[in-house]
Amino acid sequence: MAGEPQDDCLFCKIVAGQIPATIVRETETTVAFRDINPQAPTHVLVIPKAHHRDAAALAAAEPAVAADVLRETQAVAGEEKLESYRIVFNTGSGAGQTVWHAHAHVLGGRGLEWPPG
Ligand code: IU
Repeated sequence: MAGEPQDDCLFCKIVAGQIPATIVRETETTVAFRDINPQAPTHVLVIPKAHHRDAAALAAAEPAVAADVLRETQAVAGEEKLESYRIVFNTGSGAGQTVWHAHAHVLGGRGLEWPPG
């Protein structure tokens, strides 16, 4: 069921504390942790605790939690003292999504090209 933890989801396991992650922030509805394969000096993922397969599904099912995720990206950027940064929601395999639990990438600490690859 949408929102329920999934046994085969690595990010649900991070939320449950079953696999390790370097957590930088946590709220009632979200967790932020450092990406295991950082693509920039700051690369933090902000996820909803509830399981939704991507950002679109999250926004449709729980718009208030989607707003919480967005608010947390700003909190991360502030804590990391990022003047410029990028928020990315890869949505769908063609866009590079590999983990099917909604997540925002917060990337910063270096120059970022546009358009992205
Ligand atoms: P993507 O947008 O679905 O491609 O992003 C998934 C990210 O999750 C990717 O950057 C991975 O490095 C990251 N990640 C992680 O930080 N910890 C994990 O245990 C796993 C993936 I699996």
